[in-house]
Amino acid sequence: MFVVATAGHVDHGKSTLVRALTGMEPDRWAEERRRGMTIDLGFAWTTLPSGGTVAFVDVPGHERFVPNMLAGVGPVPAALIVVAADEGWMPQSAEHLAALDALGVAYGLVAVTRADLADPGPAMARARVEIAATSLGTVPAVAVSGLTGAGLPELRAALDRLAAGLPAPVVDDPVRLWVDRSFTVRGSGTVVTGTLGVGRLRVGDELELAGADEPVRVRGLHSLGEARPEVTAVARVAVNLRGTPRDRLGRGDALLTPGRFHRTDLVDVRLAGDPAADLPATLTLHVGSAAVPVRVRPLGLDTVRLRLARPLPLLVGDRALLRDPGRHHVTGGVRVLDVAPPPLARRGAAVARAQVLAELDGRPDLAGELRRRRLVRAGALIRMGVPVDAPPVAGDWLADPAHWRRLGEQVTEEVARYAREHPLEPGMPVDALRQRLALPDRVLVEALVRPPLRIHAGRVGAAGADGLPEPVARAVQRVRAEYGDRPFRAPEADRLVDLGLGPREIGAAVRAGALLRLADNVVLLPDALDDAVRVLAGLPQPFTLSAARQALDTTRRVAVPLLELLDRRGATRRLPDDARIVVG
Ligand SMILES: Nc1nc2c(ncn2[C@@H]2O[C@H](COP(=O)(O)OP(=O)(O)OP(=O)(O)O)[C@@H](O)[C@H]2O)c(=O)[nH]1
Ligand SMILES: [Mg+2]
Repeated sequence: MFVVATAGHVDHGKSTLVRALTGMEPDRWAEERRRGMTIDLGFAWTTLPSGGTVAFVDVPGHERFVPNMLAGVGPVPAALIVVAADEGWMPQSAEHLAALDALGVAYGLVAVTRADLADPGPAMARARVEIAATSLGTVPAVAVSGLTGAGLPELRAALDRLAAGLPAPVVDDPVRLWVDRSFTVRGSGTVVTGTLGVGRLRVGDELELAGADEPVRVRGLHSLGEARPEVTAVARVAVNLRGTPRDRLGRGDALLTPGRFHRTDLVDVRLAGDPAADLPATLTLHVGSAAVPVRVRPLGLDTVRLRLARPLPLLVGDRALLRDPGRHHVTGGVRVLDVAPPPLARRGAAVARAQVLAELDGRPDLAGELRRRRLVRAGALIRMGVPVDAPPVAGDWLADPAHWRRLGEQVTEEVARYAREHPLEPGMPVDALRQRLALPDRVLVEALVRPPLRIHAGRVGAAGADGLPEPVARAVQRVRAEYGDRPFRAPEADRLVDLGLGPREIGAAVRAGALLRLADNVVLLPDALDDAVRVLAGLPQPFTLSAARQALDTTRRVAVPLLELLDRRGATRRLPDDARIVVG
């Protein structure tokens, strides 16, 4: 099936033509038939000579009903532009064409109707010139009469050729069915209709309803008046929803594949049409079948930020249209550049934002999004319409590679700084590191910790002597060889230098847990603490500093800070008379 929307000035014969082609009545309302005028969208279909089906969305031409017209053409990528031979090109011919152009409609043809009343030549020539200057380009034109039927075979053939030239429907992409009608069927409940431009619907599918939180379920599907288990794009479709009250849904709502659309009331867009500076502060945004008032904030020459009166399920790259309802003026098309733009709070933020937007073209670009957002969940990107084909760095997080490298460096720096500031702690608490780096999720910290760092017991620290830089590891080895059998004799300052242990090497060894720092330039091997407790426990309790010093065979330079460290760790307790006991 292919779907075509009509377009053209009031009374130019759109509905008559649809009726003549399909034998169906597009004017559904009694009032329309009484007034001889289309007010709302009409739907009809027929089989073409090729055997294919064409479905029409017949729109009203009267200037008062342009919003209805826009709801009909919004989701439809092909147009049948109707011009009356006897009246020629008229204001809504122009306004409808401007709308099609703004939406980027690229497929269409012209029918010059009422050709029994006047020479169709001039109207056809004018229409083709006007249309050639738009996204439709050069289109075929056919003269017809809805009254006599002249030209209808040629028009059917032209519709067949138009259908053959349309791009193949995309059936595997997520569904966003813009609702153009909703009604109740006795015994079935709520039914909505729309043009399924992309994707596939099946009975039993669960869908999101833009604007509501609970999912809805497809109870039945109809297309071209027949019940079907499945409908694939492109198609007109009626969806029966289980348990969804009729008043929950209406034109401008959308049924969505769950998890695939971001609902946003703030978008940055590029304009095609009037310059940003010329736009009024409020306009109506038309997209799909929706029409939403927006506040316009110019950013660059052709870029603006739109604040929507209600959120819509928009994707990067979507095309929409801005219209000034007061002036009956389509100000132009818009291309959505960003559906989750940053706030513009700081001074100069708008100027900076305009520069960023100048680089964007509305084509989803993962690398660019990552560069701008630095860290973002895959699901969030998918809901913006950005395909994710890069692996996450952790969980479902994606990161800009340069930013991720910087974060890795910061982890090393922060852990080292923490170790300097808290030398006796066995590493930096993971959450402290997360906060320090302003990371939104703990799994990111975990992924950033690489050897020689590791996470142990909720802290980030060095992995041990094995992870040490080679010269430091060698120096520690020598300390072990020389002092292993007198573990409480700390090397003197000049001996440390001889061993190659300057302040930085000591720092690294201490962070790695290969040395224990008691004070500046006073280091022991790490097992010394447990050994000391064992020796001290063998003394008569309580014991004095001097007794401890002798038992450990060391000097005051080591004994004093060693006992203080044991006190802090709770291994020993200092009594009021300065003697100590081993605890436990
Ligand atoms: N003689 C003649 N009259 C026509 C032809 N097509 C339409 N008409 C008449 O023109 C009038 C308007 O036709 P419609 O088909 O309602 O026009 P429309 O474009 O659908 O109008 P709106 O939906 O209100 O914009 C009706 O009286 C039709 O009978 C035609 O080819 N020849
Ligand atoms: Mg009509």
